[in-house]
Amino acid sequence: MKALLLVALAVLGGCDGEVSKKPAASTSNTKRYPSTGVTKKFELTISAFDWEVAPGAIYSAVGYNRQVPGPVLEVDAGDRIELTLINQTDKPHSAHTHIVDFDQNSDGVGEHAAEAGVDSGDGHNNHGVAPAGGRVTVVWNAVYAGTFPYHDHAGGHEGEHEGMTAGLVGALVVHPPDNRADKFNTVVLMDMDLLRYKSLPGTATGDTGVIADGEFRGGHGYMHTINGRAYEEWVPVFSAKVGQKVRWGVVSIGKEFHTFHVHGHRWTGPDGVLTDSINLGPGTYSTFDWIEDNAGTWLFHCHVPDHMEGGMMGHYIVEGGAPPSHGH
Ligand SMILES: [Cu+2]
Repeated sequence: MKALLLVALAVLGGCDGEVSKKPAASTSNTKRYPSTGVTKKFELTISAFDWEVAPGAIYSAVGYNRQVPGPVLEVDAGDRIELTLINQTDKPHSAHTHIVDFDQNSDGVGEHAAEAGVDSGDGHNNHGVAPAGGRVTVVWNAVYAGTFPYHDHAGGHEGEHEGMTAGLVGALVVHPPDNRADKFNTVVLMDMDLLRYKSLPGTATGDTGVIADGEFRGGHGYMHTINGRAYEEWVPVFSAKVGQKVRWGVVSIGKEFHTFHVHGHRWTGPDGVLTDSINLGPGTYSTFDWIEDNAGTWLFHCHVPDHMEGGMMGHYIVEGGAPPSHGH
């Protein structure tokens, strides 16, 4: 059965350049795509707001477009991206990303909080950092397909960590135009900061000692999130139908290492070995797919026990007829 599945995946992945030599369905590859001639423009507003991680779990966030994580930025490989950041906070912030081509003026890095985003006066755009109350436009060329993080990288030693922990994170999805999926599930794994919670259900809050209504979720409660939400009741549900090519782009951003696991499914890792659970450290990412063949309601979650208990789990619902015969 496994051999048959591998053959099927290899045939379907056959147009994907170097990947076709492996029995792999991974779209993380080294194929460099030519320019599509298309420029996609995005605008992200950076502001402070309350984010509801779960009912009653209110996080004091700084994020892109008032959501945690920020919106998924979707382009095709070969597209040019023009991203404008409008910073409504009183600190410099940016959007730094991975794997795409960019020059130093679009890196999104500021050395010191006091200097980041200050106009250097030499015609450069502050290394892509939006100053407090200001804006900046960065240019990225998405020459490789995959799923990559974008995140704040401004402010030097104090600011970089703070911005990402506050919620200035998101995913950039670069679709391979010659190997599209029927469904794409974007997953952002993020660790939260206990001190940024204004309230937590069923636990003492802040200095007041007030006990909030709600369900106590254990020592790691609400500390580990998927797409900005905690626990399978509140993490957005993914869905697919039997027969579809389902692709997942998983980004890990935060302080912890996570083991992303999907029940009832398997895929081929970059090493050519079947897996259903992958290690992702801070700032790492993976894109993989399969042909859906297993109807049901499935859990996906981080396999670290404290992180599951902390909220890092969700549901994947597959509709469709009887699972196809595997020849046994
Ligand atoms: Cu984890």
